[in-house]
Amino acid sequence: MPKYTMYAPALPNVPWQDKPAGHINSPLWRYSENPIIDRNPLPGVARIFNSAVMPYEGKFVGVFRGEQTNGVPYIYLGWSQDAVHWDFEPNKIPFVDEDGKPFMPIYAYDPRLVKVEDTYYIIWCQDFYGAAIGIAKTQDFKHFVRIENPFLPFNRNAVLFPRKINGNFVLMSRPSDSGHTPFGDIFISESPDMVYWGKHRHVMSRGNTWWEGLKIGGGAAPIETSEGWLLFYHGVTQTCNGYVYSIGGAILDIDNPSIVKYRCQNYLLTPEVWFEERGFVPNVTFPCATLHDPETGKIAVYYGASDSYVGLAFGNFDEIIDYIKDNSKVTETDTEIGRR
Ligand code: BMA
Repeated sequence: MPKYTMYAPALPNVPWQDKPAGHINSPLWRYSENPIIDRNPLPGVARIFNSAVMPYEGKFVGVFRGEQTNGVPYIYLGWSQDAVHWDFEPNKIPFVDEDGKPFMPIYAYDPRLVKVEDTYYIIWCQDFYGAAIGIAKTQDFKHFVRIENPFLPFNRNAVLFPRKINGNFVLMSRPSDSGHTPFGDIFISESPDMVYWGKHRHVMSRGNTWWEGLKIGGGAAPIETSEGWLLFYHGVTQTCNGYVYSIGGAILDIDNPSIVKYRCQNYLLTPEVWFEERGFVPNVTFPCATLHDPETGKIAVYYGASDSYVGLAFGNFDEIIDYIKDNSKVTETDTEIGRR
């Protein structure tokens, strides 16, 4: 029986491998067959990474960042029976506007996929006269309607909470620049209708500890738990040889998620194996989704690796929560309501 409670639908077929003997220094361990998606996964697409998956009708569906052979990123749909082996649709997701007319972004990357009530939302980064956030909705993974861009440029790493809080949708984001942003904190905003956004609040600052000293950004959709919202996010440090992206963990207040209750001062995963250290952009682990089962406490984290591959890591819910709590270090900017 798990010690803490996770509020999510049961997922008995979550992908899983037991913790290897001798594993230390992190509550997450890697899947032995990583990476789960290799280079050149489909015609015209050179690399798939930074992608999000969900259970759907007994199988799994995912939105995948596909770097085309012309270098331009786009979002592709994929299907899987086991959440490890994926079949991709050959064409880009065909977005239309509210009137049903084609409405394709110029480029699209780092998609997240979150179900709120009976609708699935895809959230990504795109051009809106600069780097900005795009959103589309679907109920059947056949029709994808792009809705109004939630925010002005420049912003990235938008992640929707999986249920309304105090009656409103809540979207996490990371205001940025249009390049390789050398700064960035996590904020949240609320909306009654996914069109008008406000009540902007600061959640977490960069720089708590060295591995996340430069910038941070939301990762997987937060998981509702008895301790608060469990968030896997990315933290970046700047070295003499470029940026290094690690995976961090925090727990946010359930009713006021701009308040950080616990924040792990150690990374949960950092580039250590060849496909994380070697690729188009070396030293990147970039979480975008989890699959999780409340009955067994199994959590699978999907992360992009070195802007070239998708990796899978596993962890026990209780152990992850305990690790975050035991190693928590929060500052004033974490624990305040985030309204100045
Ligand atoms: C960020 C985003 C991510 C990427 C990372 C490392 O700014 O563009 O898509 O994984 O850089 O290159």
